[in-house]
Amino acid sequence: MRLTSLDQVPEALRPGYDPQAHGVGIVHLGLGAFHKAHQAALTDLALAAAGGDWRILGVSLRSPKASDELHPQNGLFTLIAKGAEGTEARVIGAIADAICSAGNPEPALAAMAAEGTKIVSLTVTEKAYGLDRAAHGCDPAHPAVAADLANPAAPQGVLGLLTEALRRRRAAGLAPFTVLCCDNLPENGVLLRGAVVDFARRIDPALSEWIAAEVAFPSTMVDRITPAATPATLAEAQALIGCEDLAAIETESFCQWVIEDNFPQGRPAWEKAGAIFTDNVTAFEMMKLRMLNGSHSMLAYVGFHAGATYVRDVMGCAPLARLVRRHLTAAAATLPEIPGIEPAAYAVALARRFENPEIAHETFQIAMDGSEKMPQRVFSAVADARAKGIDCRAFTFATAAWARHLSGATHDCAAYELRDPRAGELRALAQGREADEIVAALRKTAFVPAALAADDAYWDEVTKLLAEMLFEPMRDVIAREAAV
Ligand code: CS2
Repeated sequence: MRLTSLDQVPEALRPGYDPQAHGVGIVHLGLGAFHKAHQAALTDLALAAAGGDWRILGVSLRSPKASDELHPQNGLFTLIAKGAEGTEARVIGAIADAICSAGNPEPALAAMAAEGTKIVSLTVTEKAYGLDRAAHGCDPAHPAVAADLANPAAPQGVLGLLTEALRRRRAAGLAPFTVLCCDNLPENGVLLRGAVVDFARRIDPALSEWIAAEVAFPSTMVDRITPAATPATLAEAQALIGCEDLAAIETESFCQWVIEDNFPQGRPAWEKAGAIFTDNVTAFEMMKLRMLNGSHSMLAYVGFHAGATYVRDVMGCAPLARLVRRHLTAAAATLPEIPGIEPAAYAVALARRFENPEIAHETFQIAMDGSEKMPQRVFSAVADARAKGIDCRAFTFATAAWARHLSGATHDCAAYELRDPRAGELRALAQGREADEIVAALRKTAFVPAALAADDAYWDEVTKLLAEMLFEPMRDVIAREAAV
């Protein structure tokens, strides 16, 4: 029997409130495992602690898989959290329903424009927005942005959906919702605000001015390592709750959410669920992006080519684990001082989280979308490292490993797919080329900031490391590097 109602669930695993007694106040775009493990889980705790009409309508933007799993279960799913303290499972009641907007954006738009909706939150991944990061605007060449600029009344992409829903609210005389970006982007609220305002300006300047004046875009730092669910996850959930749950997920016990407190239409009592409200989200974001995500990207490229399927395998390989710690230390040194935060302690905690034997987080999954990730994870750290006179070896090593991944070389691994929104361009510049040709071409791309592109010493080191990685097995390169 499939999970459809809380009556089927052992009492100890049920939410601490009656979900039916609470209305929807949040529409969430990007209904993936991360949203379920993070914002939905914390909203669930906030509902139990303080109530309110804050349940979530989940919207998948592209594939109906997530909504097909959740809708028949009335939004219910099992969350299995695993850490050193053991396993903790509970059924989450915060998601009221799930829909897919691909092909038919009307239900999602109607929900976003409904009076009861106070927040639209997003976890759509970096590549889905269509940002022009340098100009703090939108990228009109991004496929979804181009399609939505041509046909704004029937949007497919994130900027188009937000803008059309805000247009409808303004026309109906309703206050706007707060837009809460929960993707791993630096100053994510500021970036998304710039993109929406620019997008709207191209179709309706008065609407754009209203958005700029009236809509809040708080920035957030989100953190919980959440791999894709596997058949083992579903089997474990079934054993725990006693019925079939096709939407179950597993995650680590650790969970962090730092949020700028700018919600003019109100918000759930997320602080009761452990969220931190602060005026200085940027500092937390920078620390997380450079330390956790930066070392994640490095270990994903290096680990994948050294035969490490999961992050925990990377940490089980002593020389590779040393390189992860080196990266964490180097990234920590680039950060400004944050009162109350100890980057050294954060690094120790991160290494432990990466070691978690219960979490099967694939290096190949993290290796995806490097062109969208490397700028804020690695390249932005280099500017501060140079300004502070810090050794950049950890960053040149990470950059070379990314370039090696782009090369598609198979001397130390089987053929693999390059998964990146710019895969065509990146393959063309890297496949079958020598290290110096790849580096020369990479330096000219838009992903590399101008100051870094001009840093000859940096790229000389990348070229040497890349030449080694293109001819030698990655394991040998790691052994030599870790011995330095
Ligand atoms: C990872 C992140 O896939 C990736 O790129 O670095 O998803 C990471 O697991 C999360 O940001 C952790 O909060």
